[in-house]
Amino acid sequence: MNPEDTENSPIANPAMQHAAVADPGRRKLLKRAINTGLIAAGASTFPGWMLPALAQGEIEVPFTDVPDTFNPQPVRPGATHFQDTRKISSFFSTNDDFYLVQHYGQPEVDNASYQLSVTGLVDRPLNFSLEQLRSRPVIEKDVGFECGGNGGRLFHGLVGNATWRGVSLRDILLEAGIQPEGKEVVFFGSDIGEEEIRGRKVPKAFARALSVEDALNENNMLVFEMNGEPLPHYHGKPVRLLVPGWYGVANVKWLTQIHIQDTRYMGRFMGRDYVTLKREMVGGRERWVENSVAKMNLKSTIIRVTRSGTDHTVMGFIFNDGTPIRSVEVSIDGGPWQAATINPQSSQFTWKLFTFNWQGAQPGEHTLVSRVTDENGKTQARQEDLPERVSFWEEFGQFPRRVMISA
Ligand SMILES: Nc1nc2c(c(=O)[nH]1)N[C@H]1C(S)=C(S)[C@@H](COP(=O)(O)O)O[C@H]1N2
Ligand SMILES: [Mo]
Repeated sequence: MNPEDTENSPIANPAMQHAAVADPGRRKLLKRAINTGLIAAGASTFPGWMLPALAQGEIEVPFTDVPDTFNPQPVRPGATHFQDTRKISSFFSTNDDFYLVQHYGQPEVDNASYQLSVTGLVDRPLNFSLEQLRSRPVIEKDVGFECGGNGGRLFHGLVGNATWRGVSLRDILLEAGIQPEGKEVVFFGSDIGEEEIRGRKVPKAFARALSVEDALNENNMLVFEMNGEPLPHYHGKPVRLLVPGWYGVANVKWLTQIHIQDTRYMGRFMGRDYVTLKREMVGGRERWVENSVAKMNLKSTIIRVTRSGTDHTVMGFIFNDGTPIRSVEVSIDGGPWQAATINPQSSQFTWKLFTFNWQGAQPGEHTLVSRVTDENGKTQARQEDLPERVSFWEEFGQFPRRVMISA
């Protein structure tokens, strides 16, 4: 595969793997539907959190912005998997429905012979078997994340939320003793792909790097359990990195080596893919800025609308880097922003599911949109108010949805 050609690759554009939203004519139609202007109406909020599972007599209200070709498939070996966000009905994703992205296939790593090595600019190079890792003090955290390539074309389905168990990365790095010249910590997976770079085909392991400061963050874990089960093969068995608050690409699966070096790590997933290109002001001058996908941007999206009698419930999720959330609001047909309620199960690094009780919904088609504000007062912007951005990486603008309320 040509690594430059990411937008057209089935890996970077999982919709193509399932022939979902693959027809460009449809995609344009969809875009037009999504961009339709908002018209005025009103609604009010409902206090208290409603469980997202369908209650008795509750039915799903159809989205009119989802084309009938959009048809998420169950997990298949080697394939990208995305959730049908209209069906999200529990706070934790099951291990089978938590999304899957991998760029070099899904290597089988044997538990008995597994070794994790810590190498490079350290006082004490280390080696761990799986048993040795498991015998360290275990920590447990609820963490959700999305792929940096998630977006509206997949109705934001490259998402998941789980409970993880593992050990502290910080403790292991402190034990190894990073030398003062160490600048970057590189995490290598055991999956290796052939990359053509400057006309030469070379085998490259999937790898991502963190600055020493980011790597030492005490939230980071090396995990070996997901939702109470040994880490499943497709999610990186037996050990993966977990960097809470960062886009999925940081969470290296099938982790086998941690290397500390004094230069920046360059590689496809730091320097070519998962790189945004945005038009921004830099010290008073307009520049096209490239950034490696890192911490998750503040984002919310509506994923599901249900009806019970004449009552309607709008549900969505929020992701960010862990900064506390002040509010999430919903606007119907361009009307006022009204507060929605965040599921109290949510914690700092999980997704935050929210619900909004939509009263007095009239029959017909409606446009719904959500926006989230964090405790620093930063509010999710409309797509068109964000800096111009080339490629689909980091789609976090407001995402208007269309639904049809039947009479
Ligand atoms: N070794 C390895 N780790 C990897 C990847 C990969 O291709 N190889 N893909 C990354 C990307 S882009 C994402 S979004 C997440 C997805 O994790 P999941 O499949 O468990 O949801 O894994 C990350 N870790
Ligand atoms: Mo990703």
